[in-house]
Amino acid sequence: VPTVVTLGETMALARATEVGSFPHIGALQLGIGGAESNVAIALTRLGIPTRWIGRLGTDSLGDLVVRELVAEGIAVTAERDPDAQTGLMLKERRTAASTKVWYYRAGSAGSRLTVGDIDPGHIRSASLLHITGITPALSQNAREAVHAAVDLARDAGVTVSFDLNYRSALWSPERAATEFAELIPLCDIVFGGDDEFALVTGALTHPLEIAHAVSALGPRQVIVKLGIDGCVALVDGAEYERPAVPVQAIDTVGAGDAFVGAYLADFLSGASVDDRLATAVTAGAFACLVPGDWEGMPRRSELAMLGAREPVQR
Ligand code: KDG
Repeated sequence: VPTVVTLGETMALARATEVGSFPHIGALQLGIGGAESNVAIALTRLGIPTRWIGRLGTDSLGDLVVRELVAEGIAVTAERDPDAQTGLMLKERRTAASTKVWYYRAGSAGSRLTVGDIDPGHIRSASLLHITGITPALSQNAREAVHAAVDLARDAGVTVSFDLNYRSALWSPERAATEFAELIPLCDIVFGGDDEFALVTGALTHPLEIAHAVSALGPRQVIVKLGIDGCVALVDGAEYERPAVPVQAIDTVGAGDAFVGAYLADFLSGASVDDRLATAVTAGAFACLVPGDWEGMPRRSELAMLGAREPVQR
């Protein structure tokens, strides 16, 4: 059975249950979120066993993160750091159609991830390592942990997958661009939005042009996520395009992670590129249909639901 290992920061996530700015809403619902663990959940639900490596506080929010990930069937390797708190993220629904994210994560336990937190055996024994551009933005030591993981994977012949996931609240476009340009050539599979790739390739008009420019840096699989416009991909020199599955989105946060997890799950299962992209856009649509970042990730048995005419399944 193919397996995946990923590393990064997972935070407690408190989200508004009503529309309105924080001074005017009465309640927050507590859960968790983190791009890499979101991908881990998507993979696990689609049948690929996945390990998440991270660092959490010894606080009760750290307990919450462990509990949720373990409940999702993820193998959790998390050092509990007595000297820092688990990061927190708030989601405000300022309008019915827009979400505002607030981070409380500077100096968090997750940002204190170090090379020493990575057991080389976990990387070497995996089929695929998945990283995102969030982790190197957290701190110098977290950045070094990402590079150590990538080096271990490459030395062991483990496929490396990278989702750029540019977060403007964490670093400047210039710093991100430098880091992305360093990481992309080390990876086999690279995902990003057209705006994120533009940090590296400059403004190119057509998404397939972007894919070619990124692939020229080394990766054999480049997938450009285009939100409601679907995606394009360049895999082993061949071009692919796939429209999105149209849905009434409630919360798009996490859709990219669902897309990535689903693509990787199908890649590891030996599916064709067309099938990988079909599963990916479907999983992305699922994630948009519920308010949490990952709760809407589909199981394989649910994938056909979005195309179903009959609203009740018995
Ligand atoms: O991709 C969704 C993530 O952005 C979210 O779950 C939280 O990891 C997160 C981040 O850093 O924004």
